[in-house]
Order: sequence, then structure tokens, then C-alpha cells
Amino acid sequence: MSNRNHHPIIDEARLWRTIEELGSIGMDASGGVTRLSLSSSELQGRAYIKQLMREAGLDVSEDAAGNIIGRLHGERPQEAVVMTGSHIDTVIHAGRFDGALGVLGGIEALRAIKEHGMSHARTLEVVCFTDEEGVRFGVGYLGSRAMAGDWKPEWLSETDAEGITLAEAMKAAGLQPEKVHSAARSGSDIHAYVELHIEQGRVLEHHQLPVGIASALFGHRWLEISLKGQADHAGTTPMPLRHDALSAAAETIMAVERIALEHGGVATVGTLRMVPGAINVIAGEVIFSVDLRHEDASILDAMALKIEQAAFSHKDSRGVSATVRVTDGDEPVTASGMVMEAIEGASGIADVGAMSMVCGAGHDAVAINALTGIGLILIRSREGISHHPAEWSSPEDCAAGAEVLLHTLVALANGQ
Ligand code: HGY
Ligand code: MN
Ligand code: MN
Repeated sequence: MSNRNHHPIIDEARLWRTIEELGSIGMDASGGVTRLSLSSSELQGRAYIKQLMREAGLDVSEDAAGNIIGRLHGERPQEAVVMTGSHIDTVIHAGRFDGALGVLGGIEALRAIKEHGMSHARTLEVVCFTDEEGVRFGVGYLGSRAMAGDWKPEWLSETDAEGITLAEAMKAAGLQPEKVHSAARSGSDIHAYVELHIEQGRVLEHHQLPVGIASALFGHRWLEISLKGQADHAGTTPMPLRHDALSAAAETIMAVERIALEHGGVATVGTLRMVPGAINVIAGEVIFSVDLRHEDASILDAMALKIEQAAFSHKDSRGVSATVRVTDGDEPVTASGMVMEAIEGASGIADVGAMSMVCGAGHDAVAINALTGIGLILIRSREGISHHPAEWSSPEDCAAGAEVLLHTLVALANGQ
């Protein structure tokens, strides 16, 4: 961390130890971490977070959506709080920093503020949100959306790969899904929200800077496309007579890539399932996901429309029909000027180089933006790799991000 005359308040070694300890929960022999929401490994991670919050001297509570909240009471507890947070659920075979840094860095910042007796008029909260990734049940930001009052009852019947519903998983974790609405907070309760997160991209490394200040976050759409043709014998069915769902899917997937390039957005087909899925049977049905993102809402909608048209285009040419379901989505978000200013000021106090940038990844900040002004502190990712075991940020950059977070929280807690 480049500190000329600034003495860091964050305990870098302690923060790094917690990153390694949490990272070992759900880690497999090849070093990949898998802590799917409300799975046994994530529940183990939650217990670790509660223990850390208690050791930090925070008031620990859990809301009906399973969001774990650590509070450091301020001198004016009746005023709206300043909140930070992130998630500890991961994608499959992930790294150790995505989400974890924001929760652990937030705990470390509140702990250091308390240890150093730094004054903060407003109460400070660090939140470990439930199910940010949406990988297990197909809908993301579950905890932060519940807190924002944006919960949809139908989510409780979404199922995972084993057919377990979200409601069943919540009950098994000791939560009460029927009370999830009580997790909603009012916007007047929260003065500002700022999240610390790894960049998961290459911009900061390219500019050789440790910290990025997000000015905006991409919006996203998640689609589930099902193409239905005719399963048939691989040997006796002449090519012109086939209704091959996989050939139609292949053309659609190439169209997804072309449409993203044409619109300056990003699009990913991350999952694909074929029925019946046998070597000597023509695919009767193919179901695949599309993750679409752009910083402009109207372009995002245009991309989604073009992809739907591509999916429906096989009816006449191949006799393959399509259904397209939008399973999740959020509009692009602009960061709060007040919070960005606080982060810029904090970077100066911490003597850490920072730049403003747009963020392509989604974060709980997107959901909390419905309640209050948000900001995002990003730290450099080695080679931009993320959602992969090789995801890595240095101890110095993690501490620099937490130091900037600490000073941002104090500034917001004492500001107007
Ligand atoms: O998908 C994302 O951008 C985030 O990891 N949830
Ligand atoms: Mn992620
Ligand atoms: Mn994340």
C-alpha cells in the first residue's frame, strides 16, 4: 500500500488471515471454493462470520432473509445508519475474494474504528447478504432484495439442481421463509451504502492502480431459452428431415455472441442441457441460459429482443420451436455523488491511488440502490481473473481497499 505519511489503521495481517480462513471453507483439493447459498459449506461460512463479528465487538443480528448484520452503535443512534456489506456465497469452483473481501473488509474496518476509538455519529453496519450470486436457485441478490423490499413470493418455489426449493433450504438453515418480508428496511433508515469488492476485471491492473471508484454498474438480464425439435434416430433420419434442437441452439448461441459484439455489451451462455442427451439420438430439446449485460437499459432491452428473435427464427427453417423466459434482471445503476466524493476523500487520506470506472459485475449495491445512495470501492484483480480458483488480489491491495472503506464510512457517518 503506497503510504507516504499515512499510518494504516486497518490490520493488514488480521484481514489477510480472515480471507485465508474463510477461503478454506468449501475449498476442494484443486483449490476451488464452492459455497452455494444455504449449502452446508455456506452455513459453515456464516457461523465463521458471526464469530468474527462478535470478536470485533459488534452487535450481531440476523434478519428474516438470513442477512447477518454486525452493528457498531454511533453517538447519534437515532440517525440513519451507514451500511457496508457483501456476500460469502460463491459460484461453482470459485476463488476466495469475490464477496468475501467486502464482508471481511467491512468487519475489519468496524473493528479498527472501534479499537482506535474513532468517532462516528451514525451507527455503522456491516452486512453479510444471503445469496448474492443466484447460482443455486437461479435468482440473485435474494438477501439484499429482501432488505430493499423487492422480494417476490414466487422465488420461494425456485428449485436447485436436486429439486430442493428455496423455502426448504431456508427452513433447513433455521430461517422462516414465510416471514422474509419482515427483512425489508425503509430508505430513511439508511443514510448511505458503500461496498468493497474485487474488480474482477483488468482495468486497474492495466492502469497500475490498487483502487477503482465505480461511477456506474451494468444492468443485466438472465434468460432461459428452451428449443424444442424432435428426438430421433441418429442413423436412420436423413439430414433434411431432422428437427435438431442442438443445431438450432448452436445457431442461436452464435447469434448471442454477434448481438453482444454489435451492441457493445457482454453476453454469456453459461449453462446448457440437452434432452435426451445420448450419443445416437438427435437432440429433441435444448435448454440454455443467457447472461446479458450493458450499462444502458435501452440497449440491454434491444439485445434481449434480438436474442429472442434469433431463438424464434428456427420454426420455419428447422421445425424447432422456442420458449424464452426472463428469470432475473436489474436496471443499470449510477453511484451516488455523495458516496463517490466520500470514497475519493478517503483515498486521499489513505494515500491510495484510485480512478473512477464503470463496473461490469453485479453486486448487492445494485439492490440496495433502491433504498439509498450507493458507492463501490473496487480493488485490483490479478489478470482480471474471477469466478475461478486463480482469482487473487494482494494482501496490500486488500488492506488498501479496507483502509479506503474505513475512512469512507467515518466520513459518511460524520457528514451532513
Ligand atoms: O454475476 C455477477 O456479476 C456477480 O458475481 N453476481
Ligand atoms: Mn460473483
Ligand atoms: Mn460478488
